[in-house]
Amino acid sequence: MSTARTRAVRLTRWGGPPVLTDVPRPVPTGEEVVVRVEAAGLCRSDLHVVDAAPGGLPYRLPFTLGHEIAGRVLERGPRAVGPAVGERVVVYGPWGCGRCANCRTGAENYCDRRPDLDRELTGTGAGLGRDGGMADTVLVPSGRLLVPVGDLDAVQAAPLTDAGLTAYHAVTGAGRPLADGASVVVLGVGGLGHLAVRILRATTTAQVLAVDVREEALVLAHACGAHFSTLLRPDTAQVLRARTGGAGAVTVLDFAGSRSSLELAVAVLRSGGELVVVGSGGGELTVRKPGALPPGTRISLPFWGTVTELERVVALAREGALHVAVEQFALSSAPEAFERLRAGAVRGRAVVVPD
Ligand code: FEH
Ligand code: ZN
Ligand code: ZN
Repeated sequence: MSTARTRAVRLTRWGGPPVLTDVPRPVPTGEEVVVRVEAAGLCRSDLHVVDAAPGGLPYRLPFTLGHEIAGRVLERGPRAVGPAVGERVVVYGPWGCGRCANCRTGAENYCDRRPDLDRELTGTGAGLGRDGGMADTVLVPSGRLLVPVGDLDAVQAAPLTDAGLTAYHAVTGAGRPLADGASVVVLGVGGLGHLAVRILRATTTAQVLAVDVREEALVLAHACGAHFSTLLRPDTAQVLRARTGGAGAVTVLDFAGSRSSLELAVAVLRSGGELVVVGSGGGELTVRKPGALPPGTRISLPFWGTVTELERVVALAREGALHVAVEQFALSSAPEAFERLRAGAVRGRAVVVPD
């Protein structure tokens, strides 16, 4: 790429629309690395960022959006580590301090230095207060945040860094290993949920039961290997419980996180089961004893995933065990992609490709 200017989809004012604009091409210093972007996924969290009220997020404007990034190493700073120039990579999106106990184990998604606690920090990662990858190029703080992808197609690789990684972290982080014949319920079969179904089928022998509110999502669930899928109806809890032989689900993965999905989760959980809340749908849950939650219930709120888990997700994809349903948009049409996602009119994951 010869020009000193490149394009980026940026948030320039709170509550304003994402705008495609020219920005200076980044120049790496120290251990920084510039990646030429080949694909950038779009996430519902991007909508939360765009729709945030002033002061709602601990981020400073303006910044480039996009936290699901695949591309090729373009230029490295003098102290850069990791993949060489020309290597195809994905970018691990949670950019922590790199020094705390969690960051040192690769769990930068759980960095101890959080911007909501430490006002010196300007963001939580790529496209999240820091310049992200919905652009021609992205400046990555360190090569430790890059994972090689070999010849994996960039449009398939980009969603692995968030949708794939978050789903993998949710599935594998469940406290109880999924024993043979255990039933797992997946609530919401969108960009993350459909990959959770594929990951469950690729890594466990659990019976996978999927629920969504859209007919086309049930078709996707079936294509990903769900043993049973249904629309959300008043009797869904009974239907699902019957499919578990009456005991209920050992694990419920809620990718919606809405009032109705949490209500259904409580109704189908087995005693001693685990509720994994991934989605940010605004639903609330009352935790009280005695209460609606079955005895022994564990609740977890997983967030994104670790670098090591991203390496495993990439390996699953490279061996053909993970195929992402994607809808591709040109970078110049990125604003349209945001509106289609907002309207719930994207099948699988929206991916933006520099045109
Ligand atoms: C990113 C930033 C804030 C909340 C949630 C997210 C997820 O999209 C990351 O998987
Ligand atoms: Zn996301
Ligand atoms: Zn840290």
